[in-house]
Amino acid sequence: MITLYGSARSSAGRCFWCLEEVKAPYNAVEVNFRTKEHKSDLFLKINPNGKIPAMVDDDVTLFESMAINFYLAEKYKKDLLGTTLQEKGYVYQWSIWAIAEVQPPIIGAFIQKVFVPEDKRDLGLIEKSLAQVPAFLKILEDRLGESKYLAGNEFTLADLNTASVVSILNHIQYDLSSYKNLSNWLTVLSEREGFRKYAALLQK
Ligand SMILES: N[C@@H](CCC(=O)N[C@@H](CS)C(=O)NCC(=O)O)C(=O)O
Repeated sequence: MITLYGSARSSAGRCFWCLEEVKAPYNAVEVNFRTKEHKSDLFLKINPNGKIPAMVDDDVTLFESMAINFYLAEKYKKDLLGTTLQEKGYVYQWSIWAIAEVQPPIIGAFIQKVFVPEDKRDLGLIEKSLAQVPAFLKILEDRLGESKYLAGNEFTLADLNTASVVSILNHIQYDLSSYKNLSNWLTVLSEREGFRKYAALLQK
């Protein structure tokens, strides 16, 4: 049985969404940041980075949210990895692009706006980070004008992983309404059964 460490309201969220999509049985284990459980010797044996998410599945222990999602798809629902060589390439492309290129500036602004008290915020950092976002959104908007989903006609991990990054913008009231294809895609994804089950975890 899969054990996923972390809260749905964190980088682990995309793994909970994936677990619900692939319908895998799992245990969810909260890691207490207040008591620094994520830096405890016990947890560092699971993830030496001292971060969530981490996953244990019998003798397999993994860190990095997107690596966990690739593992889950490979084990439980291979179609999520794409069915043709081209689709598989796109699944890697969009997932790696989202985590390596798009997430850093978005998280930079998110941390400042959500966790740093207003009088201590680095406004220059927020401005510099958010200035990078429109170019990424245009790339997605254009791609979603060509096909319903990022890798083609079917929902894949490319959509789940990329949407999980772009959706962080909703937490900082970033206006996405002028990106029609992107907004429509996010709506379609939010209507999926797997997404709804994951969203219900956020209410707990
Ligand atoms: N690239 C990692 C990022 C993980 C990450 O930064 N997790 C945060 C919570 S969202 C964390 O555990 N932070 C604790 C720390 O940095 O000490 C992933 O996607 O799994």
